[in-house]
Amino acid sequence: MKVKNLELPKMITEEKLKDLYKEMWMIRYFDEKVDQFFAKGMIHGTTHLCVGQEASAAGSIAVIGRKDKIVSTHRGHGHCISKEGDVNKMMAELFGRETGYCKGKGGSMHIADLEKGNLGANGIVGGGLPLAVGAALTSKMKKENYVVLCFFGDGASNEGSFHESVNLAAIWDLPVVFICENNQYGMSGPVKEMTRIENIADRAGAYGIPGKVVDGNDMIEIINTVNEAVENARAGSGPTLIEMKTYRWKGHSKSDAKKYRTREEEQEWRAKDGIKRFKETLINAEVFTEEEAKQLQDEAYQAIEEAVKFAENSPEPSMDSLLEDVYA
Ligand SMILES: Cc1ncc(C[n+]2csc(CCOP(=O)(O)OP(=O)(O)O)c2C)c(N)n1
Repeated sequence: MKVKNLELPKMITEEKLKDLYKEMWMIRYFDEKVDQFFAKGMIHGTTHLCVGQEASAAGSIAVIGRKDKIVSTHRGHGHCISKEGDVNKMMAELFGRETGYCKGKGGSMHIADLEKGNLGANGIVGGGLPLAVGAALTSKMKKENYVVLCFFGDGASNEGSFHESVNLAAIWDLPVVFICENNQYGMSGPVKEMTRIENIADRAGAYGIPGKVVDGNDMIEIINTVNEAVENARAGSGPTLIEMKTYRWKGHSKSDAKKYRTREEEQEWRAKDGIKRFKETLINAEVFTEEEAKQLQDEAYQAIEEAVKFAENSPEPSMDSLLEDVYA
């Protein structure tokens, strides 16, 4: 459909565009809060924040439905929120509370929500790719016609699991879209020193599938590119590999002084903020005014404040439940 001067898939209505703007702020506020609570010692374990990467989650997941599935990564709060995740349960999980997704015993890398089609985050780099291919094979064999979006990082694309998974999905024409969120680093390793090719999407050629590079902070480009790949996957044409060039604003995980990169580089990427750009696009397209945009941003802030209250007021798991839900 055409929203003013924007070419968009038909399910992306003006209402949906507003929802997406709010959703991006929810992702940002969620992770900013988590960052603060870690710094204060109120959350334990570790966490990987996706501040700066909101567009890839929100834009990709915008074009699929509830019966479609996603497989996330260790940096997965944004994917979870976009796949209708419950921010109260997410925050409670990070606080280690009984009301959390894993009753407070899993933490941020173990959240899944099968009813909403979120097959889960993954602490094993590249571990989600075989799961996504398995789910896509199920869809094909059982003729369920759902599509799987498989998120992973640039570092994961150097794992054997990436190559085996993409190859199998290709030869079997499976309904999976591989989405590489290239945030320029795998821990402290710059992508340029880890691969000799310019684009990770170029690897698609080795498996005979389409490879696309998109600006990972440009919502409109993301929505259209992922939608085309999803349509092809649903029609039986097999997978696509999409690389989204983006940047994580924070460190790799909680104790990272970011010594491997310059503050100038960080500023350059902050100037390309996906949320700010999406807002400008929507104002230019007369989808909303500056005031309405502010209102949506405030609503997002409020939702995350509520999630914090919910988490803080929830009980910790009892000692009796320590060995429940333990599988290994
Ligand atoms: C198999 C495996 N190897 C190493 C690690 C340690 N590790 C955790 S995250 C990470 C970097 C992953 O980089 P990338 O895939 O680009 O994702 P990003 O953190 O940039 O989102 C590494 C090496 C791990 N968890 N699993």
